[in-house]
Amino acid sequence: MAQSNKNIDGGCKVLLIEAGSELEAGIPPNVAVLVSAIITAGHEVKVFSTNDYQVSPITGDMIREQTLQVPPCNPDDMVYKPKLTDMVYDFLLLVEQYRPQIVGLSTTEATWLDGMKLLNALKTRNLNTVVIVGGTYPTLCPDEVIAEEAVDIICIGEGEESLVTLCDNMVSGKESLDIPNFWFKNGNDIIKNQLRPLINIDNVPLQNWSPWPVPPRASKIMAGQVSKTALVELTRGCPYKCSYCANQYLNDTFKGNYREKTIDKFIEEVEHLKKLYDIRFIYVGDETIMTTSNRRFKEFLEKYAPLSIPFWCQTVPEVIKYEKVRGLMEVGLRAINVGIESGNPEFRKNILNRPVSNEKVIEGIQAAVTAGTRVGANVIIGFPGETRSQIIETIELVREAKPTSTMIHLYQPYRGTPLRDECVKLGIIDADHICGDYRFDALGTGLLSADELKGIQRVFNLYVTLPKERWQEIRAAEQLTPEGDKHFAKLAREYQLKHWGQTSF
Ligand code: B12
Repeated sequence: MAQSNKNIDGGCKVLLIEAGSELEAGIPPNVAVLVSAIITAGHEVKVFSTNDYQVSPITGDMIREQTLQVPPCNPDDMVYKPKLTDMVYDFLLLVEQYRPQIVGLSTTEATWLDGMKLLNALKTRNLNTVVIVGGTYPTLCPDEVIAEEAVDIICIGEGEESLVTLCDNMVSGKESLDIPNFWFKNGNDIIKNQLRPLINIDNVPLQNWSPWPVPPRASKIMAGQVSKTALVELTRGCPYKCSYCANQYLNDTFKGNYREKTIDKFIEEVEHLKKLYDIRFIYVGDETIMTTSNRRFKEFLEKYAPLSIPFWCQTVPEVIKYEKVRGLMEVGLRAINVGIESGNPEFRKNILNRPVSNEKVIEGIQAAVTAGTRVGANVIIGFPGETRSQIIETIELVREAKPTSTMIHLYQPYRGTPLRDECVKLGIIDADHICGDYRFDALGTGLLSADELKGIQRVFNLYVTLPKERWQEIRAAEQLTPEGDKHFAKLAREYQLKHWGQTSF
């Protein structure tokens, strides 16, 4: 039966859509802080997650397994299983039963089209619901998002405070179009409010997971094991300006975007999640754990140690120091991820804006491996103008650096990134192209086709680990043809058995 659209205490009813295309089990911290802000202000919220459905024929986890980036996984081990019902039908049913005053979609570029399916379906129902879209995608391309008929308001940048103001106004009946960070549709006009000052990161509300089923939702594969995991922000933003990432745009738009949380606040959030949800693993949301001041790094070690919760973090290879990795390991570090991206130092410096020598990359990765932790390297293939021989240089660099594992991402020219313009200029994408998931959506480079990139992705780790005498055999396995598939299956079986003692081929 349909309910009233005010809650029993007179608060506003909000339905947030967590868009995700990946059966990504971890709870998104951005939506969890919005939930917290809404509930603390006396309103009510539910979450609909597109993550609960397998929205594409292949998931990121499947492709990682099939391309030898992660061990074969027994589906029975996965605690979090997709729903087999129709996503749009389930969403509309929830809206009709819950009757929210506000429906808010949180989205990145890769999840936008799935989110839009829901909003477009909602539009056909005339349910008198205000629709707002927030997240990185509307922040990076507001004009396109507000132009959608199904969208009434967009949020540019942080939403904790503005969303609560909107809820308060809905309850009091105040029809204000003057909320910082929000653009409102007003007839044929668009009211573009100014940006509010960035939030003091220590005042971000502690994540509230009450709308999600926990477990299974928080049970994520981390460092090779399924653990109840929390992604906790230690910093917001990133100081680097890599040309394939949105951070440069975010840093230019929001002055002072890169902010470090105090260690005390971080610990408070971890303890809060431990107490409420008994979390067993932490994904440290920080791109720069090694570049913070020595004083803050030491404080992290001292204050984190008593928690005894294993954790994962990431950094760039050039800042890795053996002693720092040892220090992190003593307080629970189980694995560290580092971005190599490309093996050609000139390309890295001039095109990717990552000025670091190959020697430094190797030194950093080796320091972490020698310290005894698992080191996952990230590479990206398929940059605009990239040649086959440049990708071979990336393979050569990984062979020398010898990380524990390597993830091979397919370059996506996301909005707001300088490298996207290059892709449009080269005719690789149209100006209005919407990017997908970097784990399985390939574009061409202008010189290599999408299929060639997918072929290289699946054999990348074979090139990294097998002797060069076998490279010809591997080359045959690159071909996405029945013959190439046969070659690949044979090599993949050998690889999986050698590295993980089991095979899915
Ligand atoms: C941690 C992280 C992740 C985590 C967690 C993601 C999450 N949903 O929280 C994981 C690993 C799961 C992840 C996955 C992906 N990520 Co990611 N991720 C990041 C990272 C490093 C930090 C994000 C973060 O936590 N920021 C802090 C939070 C609080 O900010 P926020 O997300 O913007 O949310 C605030 C506002 O946007 C707003 N808001 C958000 N939603 C809503 C909704 C409403 C209604 C309102 C009013 C406001 C609002 O309020 C929030 C609080 O202030 C950023 C890079 C960066 N430094 O920002 C990339 C980044 C966001 N990721 C990116 C990408 C591409 C992805 C993937 C698509 C990768 C892939 N698989 O192909 C997936 C998509 C996942 C998804 N469900 O959308 C891109 C997005 C680019 C783009 N143009 O959209 C970024 C910017 C990195 C980059 N390459 O440039 N990611």
